[in-house]
Amino acid sequence: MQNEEIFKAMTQSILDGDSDVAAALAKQAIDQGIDPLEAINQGFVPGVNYVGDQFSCGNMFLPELVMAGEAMKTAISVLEPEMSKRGTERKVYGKVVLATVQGDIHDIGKTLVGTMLAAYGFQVYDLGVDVPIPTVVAKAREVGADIVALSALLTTTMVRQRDVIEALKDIGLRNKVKVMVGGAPVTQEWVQQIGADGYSEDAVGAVNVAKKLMGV
Ligand code: B1M
Repeated sequence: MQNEEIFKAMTQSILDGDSDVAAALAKQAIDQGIDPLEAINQGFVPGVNYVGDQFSCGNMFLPELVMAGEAMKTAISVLEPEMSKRGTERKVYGKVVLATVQGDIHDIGKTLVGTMLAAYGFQVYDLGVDVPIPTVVAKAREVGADIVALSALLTTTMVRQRDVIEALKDIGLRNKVKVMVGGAPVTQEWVQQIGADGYSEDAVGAVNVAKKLMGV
Protein backbone atom coordinates (compact mmCIF):
# COMPACT_ATOMS: atom_id res chain seq x y z
CA MET A 1 0.00 0.00 0.00
CA GLN A 2 1.17 3.54 -0.79
CA ASN A 3 1.54 5.91 2.18
CA GLU A 4 -1.53 7.96 1.21
CA GLU A 5 -3.57 4.80 0.95
CA ILE A 6 -2.46 3.51 4.34
CA PHE A 7 -3.16 6.91 5.97
CA LYS A 8 -6.67 6.86 4.51
CA ALA A 9 -7.22 3.33 5.83
CA MET A 10 -5.95 4.43 9.27
CA THR A 11 -8.43 7.31 9.36
CA GLN A 12 -11.20 4.92 8.37
CA SER A 13 -10.20 2.42 11.09
CA ILE A 14 -10.75 5.16 13.69
CA LEU A 15 -14.09 6.16 12.15
CA ASP A 16 -15.07 2.48 12.30
CA GLY A 17 -13.76 2.22 15.88
CA ASP A 18 -11.95 -0.93 14.76
CA SER A 19 -9.02 -1.56 17.12
CA ASP A 20 -7.87 -4.73 15.31
CA VAL A 21 -7.64 -2.99 11.94
CA ALA A 22 -6.00 0.08 13.53
CA ALA A 23 -3.37 -2.14 15.20
CA ALA A 24 -2.75 -4.09 11.97
CA LEU A 25 -2.29 -0.83 10.01
CA ALA A 26 0.06 0.53 12.67
CA LYS A 27 2.12 -2.66 12.40
CA GLN A 28 2.05 -2.42 8.60
CA ALA A 29 3.28 1.18 8.78
CA ILE A 30 6.24 0.07 10.89
CA ASP A 31 7.00 -2.76 8.44
CA GLN A 32 6.86 -0.31 5.52
CA GLY A 33 9.25 2.06 7.30
CA ILE A 34 6.69 4.86 7.67
CA ASP A 35 7.62 7.37 10.38
CA PRO A 36 5.30 6.49 13.32
CA LEU A 37 4.78 10.17 14.07
CA GLU A 38 3.62 10.72 10.50
CA ALA A 39 1.31 7.70 10.81
CA ILE A 40 -0.29 9.19 13.93
CA ASN A 41 -0.59 12.72 12.62
CA GLN A 42 -1.61 11.95 9.03
CA GLY A 43 -3.38 8.64 9.56
CA PHE A 44 -5.04 8.35 12.95
CA VAL A 45 -5.44 11.94 14.21
CA PRO A 46 -7.74 13.03 11.33
CA GLY A 47 -10.01 10.15 12.39
CA VAL A 48 -10.30 11.18 16.04
CA ASN A 49 -10.62 14.84 15.03
CA TYR A 50 -13.55 13.98 12.80
CA VAL A 51 -15.25 11.77 15.39
CA GLY A 52 -14.66 14.43 18.08
CA ASP A 53 -16.23 17.14 15.92
CA GLN A 54 -19.19 14.95 15.03
CA PHE A 55 -19.65 14.04 18.71
CA SER A 56 -19.58 17.72 19.71
CA CYS A 57 -22.35 18.61 17.27
CA GLY A 58 -24.46 15.58 18.13
CA ASN A 59 -24.02 13.64 14.88
CA MET A 60 -22.09 10.83 16.56
CA PHE A 61 -22.68 9.34 19.95
CA LEU A 62 -20.81 8.04 22.94
CA PRO A 63 -20.26 4.46 21.72
CA GLU A 64 -18.59 5.77 18.57
CA LEU A 65 -16.41 8.12 20.61
CA VAL A 66 -15.44 5.33 23.01
CA MET A 67 -14.60 2.96 20.17
CA ALA A 68 -12.67 5.59 18.22
CA GLY A 69 -10.70 6.47 21.37
CA GLU A 70 -9.94 2.82 22.03
CA ALA A 71 -8.84 2.22 18.44
CA MET A 72 -6.58 5.29 18.63
CA LYS A 73 -5.13 4.08 21.93
CA THR A 74 -4.46 0.61 20.48
CA ALA A 75 -2.76 2.06 17.39
CA ILE A 76 -0.57 4.34 19.50
CA SER A 77 0.42 1.45 21.76
CA VAL A 78 1.70 -0.41 18.66
CA LEU A 79 3.57 2.66 17.38
CA GLU A 80 4.99 3.93 20.66
CA PRO A 81 7.87 1.41 21.02
CA GLU A 82 8.95 2.20 17.45
CA MET A 83 8.81 5.93 18.22
CA SER A 84 11.03 5.48 21.25
CA LYS A 85 13.46 3.38 19.18
CA ARG A 86 13.66 6.06 16.52
CA GLY A 87 13.86 8.84 19.10
CA THR A 88 10.93 10.62 17.52
CA GLU A 89 8.72 10.91 20.55
CA ARG A 90 5.69 13.03 19.97
CA LYS A 91 5.68 16.48 21.44
CA VAL A 92 4.30 16.07 24.93
CA TYR A 93 2.11 18.98 25.96
CA GLY A 94 2.27 18.16 29.63
CA LYS A 95 1.97 15.55 32.37
CA VAL A 96 -1.50 14.77 33.65
CA VAL A 97 -2.25 12.82 36.83
CA LEU A 98 -5.76 11.47 36.34
CA ALA A 99 -8.07 9.78 38.82
CA THR A 100 -11.64 9.07 39.74
CA VAL A 101 -11.87 10.44 43.26
CA GLN A 102 -11.98 8.49 46.49
CA GLY A 103 -15.27 6.69 47.13
CA ASP A 104 -16.24 6.65 43.45
CA ILE A 105 -15.81 3.62 41.18
CA HIS A 106 -17.20 5.04 37.92
CA ASP A 107 -14.41 4.72 35.41
CA ILE A 108 -15.84 4.84 31.90
CA GLY A 109 -15.80 8.65 31.50
CA LYS A 110 -12.48 9.04 33.30
CA THR A 111 -10.85 6.42 31.08
CA LEU A 112 -12.27 8.07 27.99
CA VAL A 113 -10.84 11.41 29.09
CA GLY A 114 -7.47 9.72 29.67
CA THR A 115 -7.55 8.05 26.27
CA MET A 116 -8.30 11.32 24.50
CA LEU A 117 -5.67 13.25 26.44
CA ALA A 118 -3.06 10.59 25.62
CA ALA A 119 -4.15 10.48 21.99
CA TYR A 120 -3.74 14.24 21.69
CA GLY A 121 -0.24 14.36 23.16
CA PHE A 122 -0.45 14.42 26.95
CA GLN A 123 1.51 12.04 29.16
CA VAL A 124 -1.23 10.54 31.30
CA TYR A 125 -0.75 8.82 34.65
CA ASP A 126 -4.12 7.14 35.17
CA LEU A 127 -4.39 6.15 38.83
CA GLY A 128 -7.72 4.39 38.35
CA VAL A 129 -10.84 4.69 40.49
CA ASP A 130 -11.53 5.26 44.17
CA VAL A 131 -8.14 6.90 44.54
CA PRO A 132 -7.29 8.25 48.02
CA ILE A 133 -6.41 11.93 48.20
CA PRO A 134 -2.83 11.32 49.47
CA THR A 135 -2.19 8.99 46.51
CA VAL A 136 -3.21 11.69 43.99
CA VAL A 137 -1.12 14.35 45.68
CA ALA A 138 1.92 12.07 46.07
CA LYS A 139 1.80 11.05 42.40
CA ALA A 140 1.50 14.69 41.32
CA ARG A 141 4.62 15.52 43.30
CA GLU A 142 6.50 12.39 42.16
CA VAL A 143 6.05 12.97 38.42
CA GLY A 144 6.04 16.77 38.50
CA ALA A 145 2.50 16.92 37.14
CA ASP A 146 1.37 19.95 35.16
CA ILE A 147 -2.28 19.02 35.59
CA VAL A 148 -4.24 17.01 38.13
CA ALA A 149 -7.46 15.81 36.49
CA LEU A 150 -10.25 14.56 38.73
CA SER A 151 -13.41 12.76 37.72
CA ALA A 152 -16.44 12.35 40.01
CA LEU A 153 -19.83 10.91 39.09
CA LEU A 154 -21.62 11.11 42.40
CA THR A 155 -22.85 14.18 44.22
CA THR A 156 -21.45 12.59 47.36
CA THR A 157 -17.92 12.24 45.91
CA MET A 158 -17.64 15.62 44.14
CA VAL A 159 -16.44 17.06 47.42
CA ARG A 160 -13.27 14.98 47.09
CA GLN A 161 -12.28 17.23 44.17
CA ARG A 162 -12.24 20.13 46.60
CA ASP A 163 -10.34 18.02 49.14
CA VAL A 164 -7.58 17.29 46.62
CA ILE A 165 -7.23 21.03 45.92
CA GLU A 166 -6.94 21.68 49.65
CA ALA A 167 -4.37 18.89 50.01
CA LEU A 168 -2.31 20.38 47.17
CA LYS A 169 -2.39 23.71 49.00
CA ASP A 170 -1.31 22.03 52.23
CA ILE A 171 1.87 20.66 50.68
CA GLY A 172 2.66 23.84 48.73
CA LEU A 173 1.96 22.35 45.28
CA ARG A 174 -1.18 24.27 44.36
CA ASN A 175 0.65 27.10 42.59
CA LYS A 176 2.68 24.61 40.51
CA VAL A 177 -0.13 22.43 39.22
CA LYS A 178 -3.40 23.15 37.42
CA VAL A 179 -6.49 21.27 38.51
CA MET A 180 -9.22 20.28 36.10
CA VAL A 181 -12.41 18.52 37.12
CA GLY A 182 -15.26 16.75 35.40
CA GLY A 183 -18.01 14.19 35.68
CA ALA A 184 -21.78 14.31 35.27
CA PRO A 185 -22.65 16.32 38.42
CA VAL A 186 -19.84 18.88 37.97
CA THR A 187 -20.86 22.40 36.92
CA GLN A 188 -19.03 25.65 36.20
CA GLU A 189 -20.46 26.97 39.44
CA TRP A 190 -18.86 24.09 41.35
CA VAL A 191 -15.55 24.75 39.63
CA GLN A 192 -15.61 28.34 40.85
CA GLN A 193 -16.71 27.32 44.30
CA ILE A 194 -13.77 24.95 44.82
CA GLY A 195 -11.20 27.09 42.97
CA ALA A 196 -10.38 24.59 40.19
CA ASP A 197 -8.71 25.86 37.02
CA GLY A 198 -10.82 24.14 34.40
CA TYR A 199 -13.78 21.92 33.67
CA SER A 200 -15.31 20.24 30.70
CA GLU A 201 -18.51 18.35 30.08
CA ASP A 202 -16.92 15.72 27.86
CA ALA A 203 -13.70 14.07 26.81
CA VAL A 204 -13.18 16.15 23.67
CA GLY A 205 -13.67 19.32 25.69
CA ALA A 206 -11.21 17.98 28.28
CA VAL A 207 -8.45 17.98 25.66
CA ASN A 208 -9.22 21.60 24.76
CA VAL A 209 -9.27 22.63 28.42
CA ALA A 210 -5.98 20.83 29.12
CA LYS A 211 -4.33 22.48 26.11
CA LYS A 212 -5.59 25.87 27.24
CA LEU A 213 -4.24 25.27 30.74
CA MET A 214 -0.84 24.45 29.19
CA GLY A 215 -1.00 27.57 27.00
CA VAL A 216 -1.03 25.64 23.70
CO1 B1M B 1 -23.62 4.74 38.92
N1 B1M B 1 -24.58 6.38 39.34
N2 B1M B 1 -23.69 4.24 40.80
N3 B1M B 1 -22.81 3.10 38.32
N4 B1M B 1 -23.98 5.29 37.17
C1 B1M B 1 -24.76 7.33 38.27
C2 B1M B 1 -23.61 8.33 38.25
C3 B1M B 1 -26.15 7.98 38.65
C4 B1M B 1 -26.33 9.39 38.10
C5 B1M B 1 -27.30 7.04 38.19
C6 B1M B 1 -28.64 7.57 38.58
O1 B1M B 1 -29.03 7.38 39.66
N5 B1M B 1 -29.29 8.24 37.65
C7 B1M B 1 -26.12 7.91 40.20
C8 B1M B 1 -25.49 9.12 40.89
C9 B1M B 1 -26.50 9.99 41.58
C10 B1M B 1 -25.84 11.15 42.19
O2 B1M B 1 -24.96 11.07 42.97
N6 B1M B 1 -26.32 12.31 41.77
C11 B1M B 1 -25.32 6.65 40.41
C12 B1M B 1 -25.32 5.90 41.60
C13 B1M B 1 -26.28 6.36 42.66
C14 B1M B 1 -24.51 4.78 41.77
C15 B1M B 1 -24.39 3.92 43.01
C16 B1M B 1 -24.39 4.67 44.35
C17 B1M B 1 -25.54 2.91 42.93
C18 B1M B 1 -25.63 2.01 44.11
O3 B1M B 1 -24.76 1.19 44.32
N7 B1M B 1 -26.69 2.21 44.85
C19 B1M B 1 -23.06 3.19 42.77
C20 B1M B 1 -21.90 3.99 43.33
C21 B1M B 1 -20.65 3.20 43.41
C22 B1M B 1 -19.47 4.08 43.78
O4 B1M B 1 -18.96 4.76 42.92
N8 B1M B 1 -19.10 4.06 45.03
C23 B1M B 1 -23.00 3.18 41.29
C24 B1M B 1 -22.37 2.18 40.55
C25 B1M B 1 -22.37 2.12 39.17
C26 B1M B 1 -21.84 0.95 38.36
C27 B1M B 1 -20.64 0.26 38.98
C28 B1M B 1 -22.96 -0.05 38.22
C29 B1M B 1 -21.63 1.57 36.95
C30 B1M B 1 -20.21 2.08 36.73
C31 B1M B 1 -19.37 1.11 35.88
C32 B1M B 1 -18.01 1.68 35.58
O5 B1M B 1 -17.77 2.88 35.54
N9 B1M B 1 -17.09 0.81 35.31
C33 B1M B 1 -22.54 2.77 37.03
C34 B1M B 1 -23.00 3.48 35.90
C35 B1M B 1 -22.68 2.85 34.57
C36 B1M B 1 -23.70 4.70 36.01
C37 B1M B 1 -24.34 5.53 34.90
C38 B1M B 1 -25.59 4.81 34.46
C39 B1M B 1 -23.47 5.80 33.69
C40 B1M B 1 -22.09 6.43 33.99
C41 B1M B 1 -21.24 6.36 32.75
O6 B1M B 1 -20.32 5.55 32.64
N10 B1M B 1 -21.53 7.22 31.76
C42 B1M B 1 -24.64 6.88 35.66
C43 B1M B 1 -25.85 7.59 35.12
C44 B1M B 1 -25.43 8.59 34.08
O7 B1M B 1 -24.40 9.21 34.15
N11 B1M B 1 -26.30 8.80 33.14
C45 B1M B 1 -24.59 6.49 37.08
C46 B1M B 1 -20.82 7.24 30.50
C47 B1M B 1 -19.55 8.07 30.65
C48 B1M B 1 -18.78 8.11 29.35
O8 B1M B 1 -19.96 9.37 30.97
O9 B1M B 1 -18.87 9.19 33.21
O10 B1M B 1 -20.38 11.15 32.63
P1 B1M B 1 -19.40 10.15 32.22
O11 B1M B 1 -18.13 10.90 31.64
C49 B1M B 1 -18.24 11.92 30.66
C50 B1M B 1 -18.34 13.32 31.25
O12 B1M B 1 -18.90 13.35 32.52
C51 B1M B 1 -16.95 13.84 31.18
O13 B1M B 1 -16.41 13.22 30.04
C52 B1M B 1 -16.94 11.90 29.92
C53 B1M B 1 -17.06 11.56 28.46
O14 B1M B 1 -17.89 12.44 27.79
N12 B1M B 1 -16.01 13.60 32.27
C54 B1M B 1 -14.97 14.43 32.45
C55 B1M B 1 -15.95 12.61 33.16
N13 B1M B 1 -14.88 12.77 33.93
C56 B1M B 1 -14.24 13.87 33.52
C57 B1M B 1 -13.08 14.49 33.98
C58 B1M B 1 -12.67 15.66 33.33
C59 B1M B 1 -13.39 16.20 32.28
C60 B1M B 1 -14.54 15.60 31.83
O15 B1M B 1 -11.57 16.32 33.69
C61 B1M B 1 -10.80 15.84 34.76
